[in-house]
Amino acid sequence: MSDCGRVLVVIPTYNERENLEIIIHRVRVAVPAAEVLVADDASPDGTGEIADRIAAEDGQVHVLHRAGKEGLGAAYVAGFGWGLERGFDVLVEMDADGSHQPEELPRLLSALQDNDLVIGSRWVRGGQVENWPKNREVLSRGANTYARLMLGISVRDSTGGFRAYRATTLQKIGIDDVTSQGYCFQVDLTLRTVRHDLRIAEVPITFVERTRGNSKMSRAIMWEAFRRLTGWGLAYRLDRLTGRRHV
Ligand SMILES: Nc1nc2c(ncn2[C@@H]2O[C@H](COP(=O)(O)OP(=O)(O)OP(=O)(O)O)[C@@H](O)[C@H]2O)c(=O)[nH]1
Ligand SMILES: [Mg+2]
Repeated sequence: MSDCGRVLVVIPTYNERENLEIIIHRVRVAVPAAEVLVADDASPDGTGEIADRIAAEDGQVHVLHRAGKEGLGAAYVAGFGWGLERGFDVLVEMDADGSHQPEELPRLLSALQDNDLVIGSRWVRGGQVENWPKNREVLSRGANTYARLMLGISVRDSTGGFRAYRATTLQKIGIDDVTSQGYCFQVDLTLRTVRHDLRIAEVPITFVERTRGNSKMSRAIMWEAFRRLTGWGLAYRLDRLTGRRHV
């Protein structure tokens, strides 16, 4: 691994009992120096207890137990806060379901040496998705095109959730007031990073559809993303029209 300081991989979980142990093991093998924080929303299937057991055996694994299901965004905000308080230099976002491959993490971390945010991207040259139904691909591509056009950004995969932030990036953009969830959380933080003129790189990844456990993707999550994104896009245009923004 290239040296970018102390790395914390934050893994949000809700009912991931079949996936958690495998994914943590893969992270520990792929990037042995990194620490792991499981941010569990009191999963009814006992994921939190599995996380506790792993943490008791491995000092580099930690667990943040949250009171109930509040969504992916809130879990990341809490997990990042935990890591920033403890002086980690790099905060990584990764799903528990195996869609994000820990073996690709070293490439993301090396790209972070010259960047402030690195996004593991499905939609740049070399990026791909495995076993995704056509409708999911169309949805993801469509959402990303909409985000690019609406927000005036060039990032190809702003909804992607496999990424590495420098701690300084999160401190600069400020995350305490983030209320967006789901895919919208990813777009929100991307947009904040762009608007702060920080450096973003997209590194191609192979995204693998989950094979175990259930998706938490819902119509509500899609609708939230569409609604908020449209609001940000309109506000951005209005600011430019009224001269409050020049870029
Ligand atoms: N703590 C917490 N984690 C969540 C919540 N919702 C989803 N997650 C986790 O966030 C990650 C992504 O959720 P997924 O259900 O895989 O969503 P997705 O990747 O859009 O959907 P699929 O492609 O069908 O897997 C997984 O690790 C989930 O367990 C939540 O409300 N709280
Ligand atoms: Mg998933």
